[in-house]
Amino acid sequence: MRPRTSGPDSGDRARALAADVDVLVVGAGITGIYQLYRAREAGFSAVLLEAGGGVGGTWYWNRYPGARFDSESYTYGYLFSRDLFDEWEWQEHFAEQPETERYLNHVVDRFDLRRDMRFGATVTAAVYDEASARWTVDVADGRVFRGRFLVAATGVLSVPFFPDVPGRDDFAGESYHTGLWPATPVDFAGKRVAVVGTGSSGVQLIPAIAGEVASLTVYQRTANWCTPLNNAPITPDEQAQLRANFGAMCEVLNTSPAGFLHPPHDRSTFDDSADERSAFFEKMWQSPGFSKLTSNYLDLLFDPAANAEWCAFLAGKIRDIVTDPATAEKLIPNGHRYGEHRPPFVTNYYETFNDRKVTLVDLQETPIRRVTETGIETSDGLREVDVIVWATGFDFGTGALRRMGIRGRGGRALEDEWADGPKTFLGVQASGFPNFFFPGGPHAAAGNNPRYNGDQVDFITGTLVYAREHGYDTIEVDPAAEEDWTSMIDRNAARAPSFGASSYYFGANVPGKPRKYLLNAAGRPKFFAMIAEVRASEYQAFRLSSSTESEVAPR
Ligand code: NA7
Repeated sequence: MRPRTSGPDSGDRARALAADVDVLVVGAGITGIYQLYRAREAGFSAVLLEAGGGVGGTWYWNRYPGARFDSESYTYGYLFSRDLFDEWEWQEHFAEQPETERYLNHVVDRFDLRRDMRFGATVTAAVYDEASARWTVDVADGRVFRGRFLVAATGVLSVPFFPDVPGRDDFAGESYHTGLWPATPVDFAGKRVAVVGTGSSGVQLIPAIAGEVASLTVYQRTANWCTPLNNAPITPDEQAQLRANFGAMCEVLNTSPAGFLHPPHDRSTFDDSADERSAFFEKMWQSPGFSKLTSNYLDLLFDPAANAEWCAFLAGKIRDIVTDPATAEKLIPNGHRYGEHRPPFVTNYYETFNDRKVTLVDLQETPIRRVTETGIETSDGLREVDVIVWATGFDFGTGALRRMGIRGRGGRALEDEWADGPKTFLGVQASGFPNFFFPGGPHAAAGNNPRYNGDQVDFITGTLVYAREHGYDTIEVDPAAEEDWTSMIDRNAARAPSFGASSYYFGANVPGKPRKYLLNAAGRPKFFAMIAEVRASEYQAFRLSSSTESEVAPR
């Protein structure tokens, strides 16, 4: 047995500096991988820290059965390399999690990024040192990393949320969260399974496991407006077309407000007769993924009467599919319009409730009282199960950043600065936290995530290059610019009636969280306009300075 060491010596050894680089990236999701690539390409030394055992971020942790894209695969993947695009053949229009994880591993190996990645590295503290203008980052296992710049690509949907249900830990069977799914497959065969939550994750999982289980009980608190994903394999002809049209596709994606291919419609709901409307809604129902939102009638999200027409059409579809009328009525949302909550896209979801093994428990009628050793007790009694799956979502937007122990200028804590909601500039920086960036965090746009998160990574990398070229090593957003951007976010959120204050977009799913809009309703156009302004003004929105004052005076 090795002797235990003690005293300052052992502490120093445990805290030995593992790396000191220009750019420390946290998170090996799609944004962090891209940031590592861009930083290295721009000539910075870089290391990426990842809590998980592999790359993928969302596509590493959310490996539950049925997990898949609802943005088209080829629009979600990277576009920075034509060769990469040409050589990777996505199998389906909406890829399942294993394919996406394979793709991201391929990217990492193809661009030799893995050598700068450190896995099992959970960040517990990140402290800015004003004298040296550098960040020191502590990892749970004792490793310490230092970097001039810290880029937290930690994601908006990366901290799983478990509801505070009495007795949750008393359950003696198997229990899982969709966002923390184990690497080894879960065997559902012949088991009595409960799924709590019917957001995008729950409604993907439910039809995927229904065939295997002995019984499936779905605990639904809020019904969602689900529409078909309309997925299909990509045919050889389509593969060829995708390659032939790469340039045109990039043009559409790079200019689309939400980063999707689907073109906007040119009509409003009541421009059409009732018959025309129903034919158009049927076309929407048959259309792929998010086109139901982005290519639907122009006024759908803004005119309650227009929205009600679409909802009535969807309610009719649910009644047509679900054979038990009482179950159908429970599956029809009754408290929110289409688009107020993030719309899920499904494959055979409503059909699953025609299987006699599947039971829907409406928690609005019979709320959960507690979890026991053997199952879930609602106000109408205890149902015993072998497995509980918590498909109960995430601490969206700020969850990861507020838990990383980030300490900026003068030791200020990010979680305190954001106690009433995040304050950012462009969704990439916060004042008081020099040289710290968070692409893909709060106040980014909404839509097809990799597109707008990639815009942010490009902007951040360009800013680092500008600073280097001008002899600055400290970059900190001006509080006034931060204030302007944050008030713009709040103003636009208040104006957009379609964004429901009861959704996780506003932090409403986590008790006690400030009700602040966590995305950017003005979308990519506003972001593009602002970064053009920032560049034209030679980065006036930032305070650029050098830690070695003799070299370059602060501006
Ligand atoms: P979501 O969309 O936040 O869904 C979480 C679900 O869990 C939702 O149905 C919630 O009902 C339900 N929930 C949360 N707390 C409870 C309690 N206490 N009791 C019962 N049910 C509860 O998370 P997902 O993982 O499905 O999707 C997240 C994102 O991942 C998604 O938007 C995509 O971008 C991919 P509620 O609606 O709050 O009544």
